[in-house]
Amino acid sequence: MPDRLSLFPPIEPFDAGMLRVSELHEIYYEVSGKADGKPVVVCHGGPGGGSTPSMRRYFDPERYKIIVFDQRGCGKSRPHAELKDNDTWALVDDMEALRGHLGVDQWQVFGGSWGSTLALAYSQSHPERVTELVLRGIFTLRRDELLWFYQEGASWLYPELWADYLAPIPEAERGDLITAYYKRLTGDDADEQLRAARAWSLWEGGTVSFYPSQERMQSFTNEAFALAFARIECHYFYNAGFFERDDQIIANIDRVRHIPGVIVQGRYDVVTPIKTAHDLACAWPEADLQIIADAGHAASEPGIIDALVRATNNFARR
Ligand code: STX
Repeated sequence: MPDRLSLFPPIEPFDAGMLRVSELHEIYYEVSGKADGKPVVVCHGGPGGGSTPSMRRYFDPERYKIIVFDQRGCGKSRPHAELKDNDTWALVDDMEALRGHLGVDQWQVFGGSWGSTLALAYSQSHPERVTELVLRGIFTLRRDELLWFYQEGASWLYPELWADYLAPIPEAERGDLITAYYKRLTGDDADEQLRAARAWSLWEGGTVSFYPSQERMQSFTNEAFALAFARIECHYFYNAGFFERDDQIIANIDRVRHIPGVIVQGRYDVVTPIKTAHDLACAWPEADLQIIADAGHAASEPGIIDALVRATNNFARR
């Protein structure tokens, strides 16, 4: 196998702040790399996963102006784990507010997993603002995708972790696990909320990468992370992503088909299986679908890093 590209070295932002986006919410944002470089905005996963410093490292800091933000209710955004006034269309509006605040005219939109959903929802609302799309681990929040991961499917691949995910839910409620979790994650028993949040979050933390990582699983049970991640994800999934129709993202693909796009997908992605990337690529034949033969879902898989860095390097040269 030829040498794989790796992440750029760690960098610190040269600008960061909080942007008030509603009466209730303010969101954290940061800007790294080259101040007058090619703008790119990163959409993190979950929803509710928050940004990480490693997200800056998929872009050449000598060519890109790298904009990273925490979506409503997670990471450093406040109030923490808040579900009120928190939906897909609010996040799309927040991206427009952030773009205006930073004086950016157009930007590349980069996102994995739920970040790919948000990147596509944003681009379909504001196609004229998007120079390129770089998407990974495609997720479009269709009912079948949710059932695969939270009801039956992935359960067949990780039965031992699945048992831990089932544990907080009494047998009588297991016919609809998203609803059962939603009740507990939004109920007033704080202990039960945290127990459910940890179990929900650990299920994803344990299945996200090709090789298991004890360190990642540990970090997914962190109280603040688990509460935001589980509460926000479950809120979005219980509400079907706040979309009007189940296949909205793929049905509206014509709005963005003219935008240069790269789709990077791990063959053994258990969280957002490759069928969705395939369905998207069939509806969007101009996009460059790259299947990574030895990768799961995580952005940190070596083959995924290679393809993503290659894509951003190629777009920086255009
Ligand atoms: N959630 C998919 C998603 O967006 C169903 C996602 N999965 N893991 C993550 O995000 C992080 C690793 C970013 C937390």
